[in-house]
Amino acid sequence: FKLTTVEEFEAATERLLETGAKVGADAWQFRVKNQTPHCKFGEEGVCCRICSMGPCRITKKAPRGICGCDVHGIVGRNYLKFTAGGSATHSDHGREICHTLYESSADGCYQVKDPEKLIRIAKEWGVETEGKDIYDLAHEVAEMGLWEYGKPFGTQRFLKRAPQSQQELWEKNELAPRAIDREVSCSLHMAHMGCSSLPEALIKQSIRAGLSDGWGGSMMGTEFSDVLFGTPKPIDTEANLGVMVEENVNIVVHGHDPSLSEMVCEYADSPEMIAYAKEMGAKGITVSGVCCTSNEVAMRRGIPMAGNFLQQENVVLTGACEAIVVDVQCIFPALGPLSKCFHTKFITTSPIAQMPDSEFIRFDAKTADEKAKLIVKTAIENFKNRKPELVHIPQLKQKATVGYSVEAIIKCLDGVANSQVDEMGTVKPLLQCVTSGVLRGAVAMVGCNNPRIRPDLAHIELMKKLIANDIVIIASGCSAQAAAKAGLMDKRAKDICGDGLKRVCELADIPPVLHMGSCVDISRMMILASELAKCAGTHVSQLPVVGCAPEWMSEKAVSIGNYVIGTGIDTFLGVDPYVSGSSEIAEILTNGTREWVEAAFTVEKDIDKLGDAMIARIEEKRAALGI
Ligand code: NFS
Ligand code: SF4
Repeated sequence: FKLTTVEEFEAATERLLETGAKVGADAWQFRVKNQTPHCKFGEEGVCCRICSMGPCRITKKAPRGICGCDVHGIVGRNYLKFTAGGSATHSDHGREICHTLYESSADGCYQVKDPEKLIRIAKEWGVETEGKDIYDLAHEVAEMGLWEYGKPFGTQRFLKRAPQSQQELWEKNELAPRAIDREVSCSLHMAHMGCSSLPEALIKQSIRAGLSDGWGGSMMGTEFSDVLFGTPKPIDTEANLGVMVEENVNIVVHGHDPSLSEMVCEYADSPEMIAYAKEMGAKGITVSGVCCTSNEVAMRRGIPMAGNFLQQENVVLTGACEAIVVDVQCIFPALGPLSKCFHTKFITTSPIAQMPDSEFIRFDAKTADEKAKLIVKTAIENFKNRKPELVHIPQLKQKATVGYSVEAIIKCLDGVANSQVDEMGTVKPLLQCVTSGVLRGAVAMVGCNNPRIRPDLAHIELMKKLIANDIVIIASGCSAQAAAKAGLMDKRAKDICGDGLKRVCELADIPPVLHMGSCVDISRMMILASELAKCAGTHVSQLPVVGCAPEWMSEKAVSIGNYVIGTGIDTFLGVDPYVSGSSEIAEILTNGTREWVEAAFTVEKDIDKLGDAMIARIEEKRAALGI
């Protein structure tokens, strides 16, 4: 067993770019060159264009905008708007899932696959469940979920899942998120011309908007996806471009909302469609995924992961992709023109993400079955249009075991429990591993790729370093896919861990890097951390647990960062969130927020130092607890 290196990923990409050159295809690698150097004002966050007296750029010579706003107000407002964009996006995804749940029925397109979880949530929300039809209950809970977006009074229902101490901090500092849409609107209101320019106020609202995502929209997205499609449990799959099969019709699902990808997978697997593919000259159908939708279907169905964010163009460059089917978020508009260079059909499905040069097949909960069928058929019928001379699938892939929801982690960790002292079926055995020092702590590795960082390198190198130091990794999003491509989610990766983590991997039969899902599933990590803190009788901030997004790029990632520190977990970033232009904003984000939520950001572009800083923080927390 050998890990795949980033050099091997890059060699595969080089070979694909040669194909691209033959057909005149563009690629991000070239566009980055055209965009470099980036605008300094933008990078530092000091450009304001929220009113038409501007744009105003802050320099030594011009320390204030025309309205008189200083650099701290401008940087802070930009940061808040960035966060609001992310919170809106994750939360709107959650809202779509609520609507899908609302549409579920015994004989419709979507069913309830995990009724137990639905009943659990219903009880948590104070809904009478006795003797109720499961679909009546689903509709009632879905509607309550939808009210979380616009209710006039009160705060998010799921906040009660956090430890008491964190809830008190939120209350005391006015950080407890109210209706989700209200937090997004309020953020935009505060960042309007002539509203807030006080750094503390802007960052506090950023945290509140972030929390409305993590403990509101994202958490509903995760929980109701589990209700509809099943709560993930450990399952074997594979990752990297080598999962595409040359003889088969290749359908790639890309985006975020499992309502689409689940249906596509369902139909692609039907005897009718497989027979049709054979009729059209293929051996069968392979569905693989890119970005978070890939994580969703990998976690629940073992559908292989073709790649992560900066690999999305590579999928088309194989010349073997019949259709790339997308819903929302993280989709390169480049896929349109790129697909035109090949036979690939670029199929958009959501009114939220409409793009030129795509075929739009509008997808919705009511007609999901016929639309999914149409999509699969379109791909099959496109198989004959392949240009064989352009087909090249890099033979790189690794095995991965994925599907570690909180429920699954608890179950696996029963394997290490000492039945005399530990309560099985709780986080106690996991906590025991940490307090005894067998595990030094945990790092939540999340987020994207970003051409500013050599793709995947930071994720992979950091994970290798951490697991060698007996720190278990929970991963999600494109970070998780980097791990899977490298082989770090293969159970055999235990051999490159420290002795303690290796022992835990053996006893619990888990890989050292646990795939917890997509980016909305970072809400799972918040629940896990909360459960650990409750079990330990500590604040979340006292646990030897940190978050890390070394290659992040999206607004969503900043929203996540805000709710992770907002939950009391120190967060380490490898890319600066456009705040270096303001000493005050930078100081609040890296230190000042501790006063409100007991956690803050660290930004460090040197990956090795970033890893050392995380290990040092984990050891500090251990020392403070006396463990
Ligand atoms: Ni997260 Fe998922 Fe990937 Fe980044 Fe995009 S796919 S929601 S934002 S790029 S990890
Ligand atoms: Fe300039 Fe103020 Fe308008 Fe921003 S709000 S563009 S700083 S005048």
